[in-house]
Amino acid sequence: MEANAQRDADSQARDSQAKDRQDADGQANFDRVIKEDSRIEPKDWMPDAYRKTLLRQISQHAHSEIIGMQPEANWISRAPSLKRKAILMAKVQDEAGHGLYLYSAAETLGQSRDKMTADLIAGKARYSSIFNYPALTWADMGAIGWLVDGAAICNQVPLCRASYGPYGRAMVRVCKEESFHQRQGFEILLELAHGTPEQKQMAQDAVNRWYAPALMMFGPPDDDSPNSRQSMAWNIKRFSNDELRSRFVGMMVEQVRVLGLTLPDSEIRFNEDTKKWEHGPLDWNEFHEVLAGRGPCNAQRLERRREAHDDGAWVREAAAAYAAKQSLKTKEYAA
Ligand code: BYC
Repeated sequence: MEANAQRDADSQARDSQAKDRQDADGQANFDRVIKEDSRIEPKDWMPDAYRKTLLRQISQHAHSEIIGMQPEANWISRAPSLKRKAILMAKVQDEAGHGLYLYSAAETLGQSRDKMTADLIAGKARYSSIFNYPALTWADMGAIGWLVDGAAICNQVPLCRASYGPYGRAMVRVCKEESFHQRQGFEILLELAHGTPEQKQMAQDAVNRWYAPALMMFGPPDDDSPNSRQSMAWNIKRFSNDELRSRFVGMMVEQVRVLGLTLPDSEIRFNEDTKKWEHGPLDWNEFHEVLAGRGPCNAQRLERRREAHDDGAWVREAAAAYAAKQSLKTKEYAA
């Protein structure tokens, strides 16, 4: 009896030593890959905290794409022409595709899509603050495309170089599609801005409402961003929240002139000393209220997502039944 217990204890000690060695080798490889600015792939060893951070960011990003379909889908049936309707439909479908690439990337980290979806509809998961604002007029389709997709590109181009392979690769395609989205938004605003005085006013009003929420998409100011430093050390994020926000303001300042509209911020200026664009103060209380679930549309967005999930149950059941049938057929054929 005693001999058996001793054998078990020896075997456990050997396993634990082997695991420690594996972890040490894995950590050394991980550190080398990050230092060389190369890529970590799903089967590589990675620190638990790195996995957790990636899962957090990628799943939030996926949820944003899916919830982000709602404000624009709201206008598909009211688009002013067949051409505009077709373009908007294609854009909203692209966002669904982005969600799918990102859920797939997150799944490579060991989290099931069912679990991510369950967290979202239970209100436990975050998604971008921007999608909790209402799309009130057709001009909002222009402002969302120009400002929201514009901010998304500015944030996501550096993510194409994220150290986690599946995330970086998903971002390459997403960014190409976002560029088309931004141009279609710009073009909607350009047409309205050169239309009747009422149309121009509608475009200006939409830009006025979406400007500050779009700036908040980049996240809290650097002093108040608990995750940035570590995410930058791991080459997930390449620039801080404030750096990207400043770049974005610089881009928009040029483009708004071409539109013949203005940005609702009289404090925008280029700081010659820092060589950075600066903007007026943002209402960070509002940002935190939206993150806490108290934005103008939080409840409605989640409710709609729940309904869509319930409505889609039959599709998931049918797909699972079909897959089971196919797998049975394959087995019968092989036998
Ligand atoms: N909204 O330490 P920080 C699209 C949270 S969709 C909500 O700076 P991090 C589109 C943050 O999660 C594209 N939450 O965090 C789709 C953290 O909370 P937790 C959406 C925000 O991760 C359809 C806490 O605040 N883009 O383009 O270093 C139609 C502290 O922040 C927000 C992405 O998802 C926010 N705005 O940096 C049209 C980009 N900001 O998790 C268009 C990918 C911060 O600790 N994500 N929080 O509880 C990122 O680049 C980064 O995660 C962020 C935040 C820059 C957003």
